[in-house]
Amino acid sequence: MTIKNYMFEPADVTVPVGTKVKFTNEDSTAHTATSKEGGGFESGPIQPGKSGDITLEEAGTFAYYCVFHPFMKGTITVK
Ligand SMILES: [Cu+2]
Repeated sequence: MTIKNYMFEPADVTVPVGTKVKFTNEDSTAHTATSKEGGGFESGPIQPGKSGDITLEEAGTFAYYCVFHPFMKGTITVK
């Protein structure tokens, strides 16, 4: 998945349990992909031009956002 122009692309995805998702930051500022609810995930800061991985081990629907820019939002559904 890509982070560009302060948006997650695609913002909403559905993946199987156990999937590793890579976020590639194409912006010139750091971002995160953070979901703290229901056993969610945390990418940590992803610097410009770098990637961050999360592994989705639990089924569920996880809303996520960027801690630096909370208006950046998406949802990952894990089945
Ligand atoms: Cu951000």
